[in-house]
Amino acid sequence: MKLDEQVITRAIIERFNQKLLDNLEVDVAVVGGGPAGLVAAYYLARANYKVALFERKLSIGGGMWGGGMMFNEIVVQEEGKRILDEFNVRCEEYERGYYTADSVETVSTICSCAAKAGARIFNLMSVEDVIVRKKRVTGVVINWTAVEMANLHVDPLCIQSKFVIDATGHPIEVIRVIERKVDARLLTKSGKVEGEKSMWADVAERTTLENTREAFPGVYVAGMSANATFGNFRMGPIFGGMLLSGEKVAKLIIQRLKKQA
Ligand code: 48H
Repeated sequence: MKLDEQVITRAIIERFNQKLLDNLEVDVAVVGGGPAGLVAAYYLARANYKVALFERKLSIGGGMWGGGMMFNEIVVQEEGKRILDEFNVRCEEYERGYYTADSVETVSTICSCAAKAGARIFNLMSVEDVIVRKKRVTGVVINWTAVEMANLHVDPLCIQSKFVIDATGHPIEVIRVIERKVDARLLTKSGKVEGEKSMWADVAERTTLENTREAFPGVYVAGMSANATFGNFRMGPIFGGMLLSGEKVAKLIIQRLKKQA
């Protein structure tokens, strides 16, 4: 068979357009494809909800690829190992209660499971704003990362969603936009972002889970964003909290979606 460049080009444009058109209205828009966002997308898609994940970079995985200080191994505790087992990621006990896994295997496996479960992953797209109606977020505003990087004056497009997950990690980008632009309090003590504190792995892993919740009507925070929004410690390269946070946020949103149905 002779290959035709025009067919290849048309195939990509048509298929991508269809994928984007199919995701203009979703149940959940996940912002950020680090460990928390990917795990959340997996559990939501597995429960048959329509999920689109937007990742700014070319590759998903966020801070997990780099393990700790570019040593591409991650550590998880007993509770986190349960999630790695669910994904069939191989991990090895190091000392009692501490397990290690290869970060490349972990990211690629979780991503593959999320995509196969039906979550649509849009890489190279950044969420730059939110849509707000009656003091509730009802969607996200997206643009190409290349536009953002080149600082081009190009207007964005919009995705409508019943819920948004801010899984953008340390910078909590969705919540920061809301804090800056929406004339309403966040669901934190001060009504504003409380801010991330310094390193305390033991406390931080616990509080990551506690802080995984709704931070503004329609917007949940997961992973590092949860601690930064509600004001708690960082944990370094132990990733159990990120995985468990992704699972928890999916459960919380599934409960809400079931009530709305
Ligand atoms: C689209 C965006 C946008 C945007 C950012 O940083 P992440 O890996 O986030 P988590 O919470 O899943 O995991 C945190 C973990 O990696 C970590 O940093 C830890 C455990 N640190 C501990 C410590 O002590 O330092 O991933 C977030 C992703 C990234 O891929 C970003 O590119 C992406 O979100 N992102 N995507 N639109 N506006 N902002």
